[in-house]
Amino acid sequence: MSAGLIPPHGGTLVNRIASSAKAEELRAKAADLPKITLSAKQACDLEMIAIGAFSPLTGFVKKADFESICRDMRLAGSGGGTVWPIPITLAVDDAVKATLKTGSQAALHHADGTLLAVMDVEEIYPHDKKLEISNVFRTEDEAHPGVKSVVDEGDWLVGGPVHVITVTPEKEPGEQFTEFRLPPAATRDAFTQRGWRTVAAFQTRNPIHRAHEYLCKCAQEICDGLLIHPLVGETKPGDIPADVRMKCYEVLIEKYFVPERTLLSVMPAAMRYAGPREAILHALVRKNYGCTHFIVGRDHAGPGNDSKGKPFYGPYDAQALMKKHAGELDITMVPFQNMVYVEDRAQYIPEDEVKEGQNVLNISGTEFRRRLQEGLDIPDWFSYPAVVDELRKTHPPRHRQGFTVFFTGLSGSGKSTIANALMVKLMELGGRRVTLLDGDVVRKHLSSELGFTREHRDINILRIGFVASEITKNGGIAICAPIAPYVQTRRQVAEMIRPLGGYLEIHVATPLEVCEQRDRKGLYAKARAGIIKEFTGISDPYDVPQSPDMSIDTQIISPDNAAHRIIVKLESMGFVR
Ligand code: PPS
Repeated sequence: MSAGLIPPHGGTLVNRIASSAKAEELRAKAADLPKITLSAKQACDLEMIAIGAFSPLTGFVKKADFESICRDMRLAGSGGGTVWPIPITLAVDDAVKATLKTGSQAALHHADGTLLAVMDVEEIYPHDKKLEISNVFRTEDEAHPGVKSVVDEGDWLVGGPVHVITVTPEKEPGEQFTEFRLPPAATRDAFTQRGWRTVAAFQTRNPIHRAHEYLCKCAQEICDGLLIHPLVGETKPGDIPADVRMKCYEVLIEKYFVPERTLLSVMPAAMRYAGPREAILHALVRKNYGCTHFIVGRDHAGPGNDSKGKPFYGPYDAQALMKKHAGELDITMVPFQNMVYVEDRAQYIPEDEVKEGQNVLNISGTEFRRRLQEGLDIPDWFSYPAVVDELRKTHPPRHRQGFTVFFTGLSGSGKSTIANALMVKLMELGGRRVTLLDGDVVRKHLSSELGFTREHRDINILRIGFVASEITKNGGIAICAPIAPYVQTRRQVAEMIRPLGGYLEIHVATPLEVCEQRDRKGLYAKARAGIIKEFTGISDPYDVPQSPDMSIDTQIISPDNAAHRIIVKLESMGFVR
C-alpha cells in the first residue's frame, strides 16, 4: 500500500503460498511423500486457504475445529472461538488413509497431476458425515448437492496446515480468468488505490439480470465502490459455467455500470449450496477481500427444492442468520427483499411494496433456463440483450443441442434392432451426426479386454457413457444399446450426460421368457447349462428401470413403431423438429 492511502478493511490475512526458494525445497521433498489427489472442491478450498480468502484458516480443519464448526458454527477456542460456519475439510478414502501417517507430511496434487502443496498431516480422524450434513445443510436429503457431495466423499478427514507451491494446475483449461483472479491482498490494494473507504460485495453464481443490477445500484448508493465477485469454483451441474458467465459480466459492466465505481474479479471457491451458513462464509470471505458491506438477497446460496418439491431453505433464512451474528462478522449486511418487476411502473421494486392490483412479472431461474434451452423469447425487462446474446452462443436451442438415447434391456430383448431403426430415422431427418454404440460392437472395439463381472460391466458402461457424453457435448446424437444391468451405473451415465444436452433412458422391456425363447445367439441355453457364467437374467441380476423415459415391450410394438415413438418423444422435448 502506498503511504497516505486509506488503510484496508478486513484484518490480518493468511498467506500460505511458499516463496520460490521454499517451493523448490517442497518440490524436492514431495517426491518421497504419500500422494493425495484433490477433488475439484478440495482444490478450490486449497486455493482459498493459500491466498488468505479463508483467513484465519491455515490449512484443512482438525477434529476440534470440525466438531465446533459443525455444532456451534465457531472455530474451537476457549469460551467460544471466531464465527466460522462450514468446515473446510480434506476427506480421503480408506486406501489413501492407509498411506498417511500422523506427524508426517503428504503431497497434494491436482487431478491433472500437478503438485500443488505439501501438507503437515497433524491429524487423521473419522469423517463424521452425519454431524456435518445435519448441521451445515440442515437436511439429509441427497437431492441437496452439498449433502450429496459430502456423502460421496471419503470416510476419513486429514487435518493440518498447508504449504502451497502453486494454485494453478499445469493444464490450464483456459477458464482461469487470470486477469480477474485478484487475491484478497491485491483486492484490498485495488480498493485503496481507488480511494474506496466502503465497498459492497455482490456474490453471484448466475448471470446478472436487471433485478440484480437494481440490487447492485442500490448498494452503490450507500458505498464508495461495488465489487462484483462471481464464484468461479465448482458449481452444480445445470448452473451456467463460469467462463460463460464471465463474458456476460464483462459486457454488462461495460454497458450498464460506472467503471470507476465497479470492480469485477473472481472468487475461486466451490459452492456448497448451504444457504444461511454459506451466506456467513461468503460474508467472512468478502471481509477478507477488504469489503465493508455484503449484499444478501432472497434465498442466498440456496439449491432450490428438495426431493418433495419444498425449498431447502426459507427465502430469508440467510438474512436472519446474518442478523444474528451481525456484531461479530466485521462486515455489514445489505439485505434485499425479493425484487419483482411491476409492469405498470416499468420498474423493479421489493416484493412487499407491491400494491394491490399492480401487475407483477416474474421469470424464475428454471423458467429462464427453459427459455434459453428452447430458444424462446427472453424479454428486455428481465435481462439485457447483450447478456442474452452471450448466453445464446453457448446455449443453443434444443434442436441444435446434442443428445443421447440410452437403451437398456436383457440380451435378445431387441435393443439393437430398435436402435438401428432409430438411427436410420434420425439420419433421414439430418442436421446432426448420429453414432450408434451397440453392446456387441463396443465389446469388440472399445472393451475387448473386459468380461462380465460386475466390475467389468461397470467399466464397459462408463466407457460408453463417456463417449456418449463427448458426442452430446459436441452437438451430436449418441444411441447406446448395451444391457446396462445395474441401476447405479445407469444413474452415473445419466448424471454425466444430462448437463451437456438431452438424455433419454429407454427400457426395452421384453420379458426374460421371451428373450430366452428367441435365444438368437444360443447364449441362454449355454447360460442354463452353466457353460456361460454370470449371464444377465439367469445367473446375474438385471435391475429393472423404475422410471425410464420410455418403456417398450417388443411383443406388442414393432421396431419401426418403437423408433417412431422415440422420435415423437424427442420432438415433444424440442430435440428434433
Ligand atoms: S453389459 O452388462 O451392459 O456390459 O453387457 P453388454 O456389453 O451389453 O453385452 C453385450 C453382449 O454380450 C453377450 N454376452 C453376455 N450378456 C450378458 N451376460 C453375459 N454373461 C454375457 N456373455 C456374453 C450378449 O449377447 C450381449 O449382447 P446383446 O446384444 O445384449 O444380446
